Amino acid sequence: MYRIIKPGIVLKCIKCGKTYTPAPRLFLCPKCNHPLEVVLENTDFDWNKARRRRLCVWRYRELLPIREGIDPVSLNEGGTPLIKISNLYEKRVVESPNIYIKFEGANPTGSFKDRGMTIGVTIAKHLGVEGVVVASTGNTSASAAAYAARAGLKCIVFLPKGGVARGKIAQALLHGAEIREVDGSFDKALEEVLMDVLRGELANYYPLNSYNPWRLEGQKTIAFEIVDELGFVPDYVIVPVGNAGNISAIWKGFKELYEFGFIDKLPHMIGVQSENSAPLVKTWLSGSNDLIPVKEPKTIASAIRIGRPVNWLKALKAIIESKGFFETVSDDEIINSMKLLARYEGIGVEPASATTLACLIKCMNKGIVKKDDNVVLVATGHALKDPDIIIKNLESYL
Ligand code: AN7
Repeated sequence: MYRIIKPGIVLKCIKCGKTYTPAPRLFLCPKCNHPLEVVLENTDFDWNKARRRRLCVWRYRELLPIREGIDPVSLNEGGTPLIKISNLYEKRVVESPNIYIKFEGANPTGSFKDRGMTIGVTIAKHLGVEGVVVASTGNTSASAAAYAARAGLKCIVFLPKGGVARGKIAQALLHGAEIREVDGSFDKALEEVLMDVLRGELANYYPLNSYNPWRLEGQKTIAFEIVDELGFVPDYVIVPVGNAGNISAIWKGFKELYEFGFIDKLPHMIGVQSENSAPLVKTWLSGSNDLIPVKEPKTIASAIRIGRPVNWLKALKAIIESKGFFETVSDDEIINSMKLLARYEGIGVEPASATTLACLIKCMNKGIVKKDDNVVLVATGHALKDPDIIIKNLESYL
């Protein structure tokens, strides 16, 4: 692993704090079974030097765990548009003009997952495995399939039967992944991957779900790009939460910038879930020390139809440390926000991403987010990922 990972990096348990030397398949703490986090002890990152590179994940190479000299498996991911809203403010849908959409749908496979896959698949390729394996609500499978193809690796994806939007399945097929459908929810699919990996049936396949801490290292670049482009730290960052890896990764990105002295304040993180698929909101509101799972999560936002998020503790810590909060939105609010973004701003997102605008409107109505606040909405995936939802809900317009 040391040939691939930079020296000076350790894996640390987010629960008990025990640290470990990086090893390719060490994802959960052997002592307490909680996820591990990558700790970067120092960096020679320099904004001025970085700004001479194109805006993309690898601009921040000195803040990433991959050793210098390792050639990344990349599709030029990241560098997505940060778009300031205009008409939504003019129409008074939102009360602050300082709202920005980080449009992650502009990534190579149409979601933020590409930021993580460039790191994860780079590691897989240099480990010399036969392929990669993921369980997915769709976007992870699309991204893993494309990056595996780029790396010359095989890809197996476990998908909940009937639970994945068509654009995403089409991508996995197109890029040549082997699709294994699982009866049940995403949580069941992830369980099957874990079991197959543990039983050794997929011994030569590298697992790339978001309990893989290296993948999250790529996703933290969302925070770097926000600061890089805005030139300041926003008051709030709103992120849709499924398996809870992304909100944890973005928070880690801000924290690293702060700890290394590149910024002098931190944003409040707001995690949003769909109301009948909201294990983290429930856990947070109850003050429980353990996850309160949702047995049968239901929402039109299939990307975040997840009842037992593996990164629940990381996300809970992100919310507590950032003095933020979790919020729920309804399916109707999601569809409405999807239309608002598309028709007033020209930004087409999938349902999971529309939760962010729905959440912002709710927070403004409650008076939590104020009229001059700077807010970034992380629009995680492209509208074309889920055409059926659009046609079904808007067919009266056809
Ligand atoms: C568009 O693809 O979990 O909280 O398997 O596709 O980091 O899980 C997708 C998640 C938000 C939630 N928005 O991110 C998968 C998968 C979109 C997504 C999320 C997902 P996490």
